[in-house]
Amino acid sequence: MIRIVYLLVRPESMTPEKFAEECRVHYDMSHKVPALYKYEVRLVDQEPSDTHVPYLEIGPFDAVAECWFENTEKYEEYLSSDIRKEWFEHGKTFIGQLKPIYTREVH
Ligand code: 3ML
Repeated sequence: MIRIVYLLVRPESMTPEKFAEECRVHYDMSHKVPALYKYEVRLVDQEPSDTHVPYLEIGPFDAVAECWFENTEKYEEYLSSDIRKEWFEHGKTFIGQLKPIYTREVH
């Protein structure tokens, strides 16, 4: 499984409420995107700093998302789809900054 994690920052001019609303729309739109096995987007709720190991200061960011693909063929199919392009156009309207992280299994 190919899994890509994203940190999302809302545009400076957008309220947290509007950003949350657009995340919901983006999630609903994801169901129509070909070859996207799964999409999740979750709003940052709390960022506790009382960690048991040294705290890593990053951000601020407003949401964490993840895209799942079954294999590279599906990922290529996703990239070339017009519906995926429309989805990204919507992304441009509410994602101020994006940090993609390609992850891999440890086992
Ligand atoms: C890539 C993506 C990360 C995310 O949260 O949504 C998708 C599509 C987009 O950026 O619009």
